[in-house]
Amino acid sequence: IPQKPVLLTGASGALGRVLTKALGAQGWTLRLTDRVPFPDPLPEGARFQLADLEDGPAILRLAEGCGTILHFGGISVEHPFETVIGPNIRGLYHAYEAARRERARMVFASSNHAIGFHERKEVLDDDCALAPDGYYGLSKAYGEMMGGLYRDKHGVESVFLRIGSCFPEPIDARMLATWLSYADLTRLITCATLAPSLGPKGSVVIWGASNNSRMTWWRRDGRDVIGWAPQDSADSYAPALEGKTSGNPVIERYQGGGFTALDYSRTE
Ligand code: NAI
Ligand code: 15L
Repeated sequence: IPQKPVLLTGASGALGRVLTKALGAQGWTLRLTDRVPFPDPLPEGARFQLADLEDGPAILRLAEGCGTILHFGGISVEHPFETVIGPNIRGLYHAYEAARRERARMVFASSNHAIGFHERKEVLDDDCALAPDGYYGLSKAYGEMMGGLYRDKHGVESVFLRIGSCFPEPIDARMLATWLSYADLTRLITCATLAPSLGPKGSVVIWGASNNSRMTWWRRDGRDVIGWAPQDSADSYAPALEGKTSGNPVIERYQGGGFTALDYSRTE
């Protein structure tokens, strides 16, 4: 288990609750925060404090003494620019400032939507071009670039998790490729936090999908550096889900799926 407390932002959200339960049960000392109350019983060793990510001093205080920041808080789906910018840009800046002050490692919940406008027939490595598919994806791309700045200027380590679709079960054909099980997420966070080093660069990108045979879009990443290998797979859901496509050619063409088609106005 980690030597120092771990700060988890977005603790009251779907993945925050999963991680709180799983990591709390492993005996981690968790500092939890969100702008809405934590809905579940707190595990032993966990403390929760309400805070808005836009409140810089509050985030700095919360991170005091922490060795890792699991940054899961923020807007988590496509929204207008003005809704995204506060939580996901200013809030992210506060999280990185806290990491710099504490010399803490950042584990950033980035998203496949940072690269969502790559086509499904492409095969991407961790150094592929960013191709956000909306204002939300753009904020995740910016987050990865901010992590690069804090690495190069201040030596802050980052694990950039390009999470696919992390839900209890896959629910459509796209998720036969993109699904990340909760157990694989928990193992991923454990490896990202406990890895003694992030290699010579000081940061790694990880494609956050389970061991799905349909995940042909994502290839090389830093999983060996942190010692993570997914153990679950969406494959057993294929008979039920392979017909569950959208019928929309834009959605089916791009990796980002539904988000790519929102407000889409190209005509050729
Ligand atoms: P969620 O929407 O359930 O949780 C996000 C949490 O952030 C919420 O509890 C919300 O109250 C909190 N939050 C939003 N703005 C805030 C602010 N200004 N100050 C403090 N807290 C704020 O999302 P979910 O599914 O748990 O995702 C967690 C993270 O993982 C997000 O950053 C999301 O973008 C990322 N992610 C999730 C994926 C998934 O499949 N669930 C896929 C890719 C990325
Ligand atoms: C995300 O980034 C979202 O947070 C999540 O709600 C899903 O839409 C996921 O991507 C996905 O692409 O399936």
